[in-house]
Amino acid sequence: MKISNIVNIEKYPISFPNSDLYSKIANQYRKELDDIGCCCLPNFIRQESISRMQEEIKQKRKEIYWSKDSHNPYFIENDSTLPKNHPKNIFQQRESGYITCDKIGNSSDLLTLYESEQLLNFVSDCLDIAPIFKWDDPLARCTYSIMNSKNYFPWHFDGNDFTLSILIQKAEKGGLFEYYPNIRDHQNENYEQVARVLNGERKDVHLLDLEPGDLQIFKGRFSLHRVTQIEGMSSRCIALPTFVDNPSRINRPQRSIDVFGRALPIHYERELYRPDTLTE
Ligand SMILES: O=C(O)CCC(=O)C(=O)O
Ligand SMILES: [Fe+2]
Repeated sequence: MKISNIVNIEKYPISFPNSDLYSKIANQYRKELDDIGCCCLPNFIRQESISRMQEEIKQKRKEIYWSKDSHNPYFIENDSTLPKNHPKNIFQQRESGYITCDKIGNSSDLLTLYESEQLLNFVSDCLDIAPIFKWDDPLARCTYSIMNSKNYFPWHFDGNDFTLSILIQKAEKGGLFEYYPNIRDHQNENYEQVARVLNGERKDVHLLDLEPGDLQIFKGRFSLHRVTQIEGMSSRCIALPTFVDNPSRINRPQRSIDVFGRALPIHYERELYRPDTLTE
C-alpha cells in the first residue's frame, strides 16, 4: 500500500517536504502545538483507507483485550502517606478495549503509515522537535482503542511523549476528547492543578470532537486528558500511533498489565533504566 493511498496527500503533502504547502501547514501546526499542546488535521486519512481500518478492526474483534479497572492519572499505586485529595490518591474507573500492535497486520494501512519515514518526519516538523522516534513498546506503539456504550476513559497521562489519534468510527454521542494542555513538565508535576481538574474544574479544559479520518497530534505525557462516556449503541474506534523523544523508555510493566493484560520481558528490562523522574 502506498502512502498516497492512505493519506489525503493533496491536502497534506507529507511525501513532499520541500513543497510550499508542506512548510505552510507544518508552521501552522507547530504554532498550535506550542500554544495548546495539540492540533487537529481534518480529513488527513482517505475515506477508503478508513474503511479498510474499520474492516481490520472487525476482523480482529476477538483479539481485543477488554479491561475494567480503577486507576489514578499515573497508573500507579495510591500513596497513603499523602492526603486523600492528592492526585495519586484519586482513582476513577476505566472501561475500554485495545488491539495491541503485535496483533495488527504488518501490511495494514495503519502500520504502513506508522512505519513510514514520511510520517515520522512530518510529525517531527509539526512538533519542531528532532529527533523523535517511533515507540519501542511492542504492545503500545501503535494500537486501536475501542470503547463500547457506557465505556469511559478517565483523566490520565500517557507513557509516551506524543500520540497521534486517527478517529476510525465515531460514537453516536459522547466519546469526546478533553485535555488540559501542558499541565506538567519535567520540573513541576503541578499536583494542585491536576487535583482541581480531577475534581471537576473546567477552566482551561479544551474539547476536541474528531470526525472519522481526522488526525490529532497531541503531547499526552504532559497534558492531562480523558475520553468522555460513550452514549448510544455504536462503538468508538480510534487508532493511536505513538512517538517518543527518548527511545529507551517504554510503558512500565504494571501499566502494560492494567491496559493490555500482560507485560513482556522488555518491559521489566527497561524498568531498570528509567531516564527521567516524571510520575508514572
Ligand atoms: O481514545 C482517545 O482519544 C485517547 C485514548 C487515550 O488517551 C489513551 O489510550 O491513552
Ligand atoms: Fe492517553
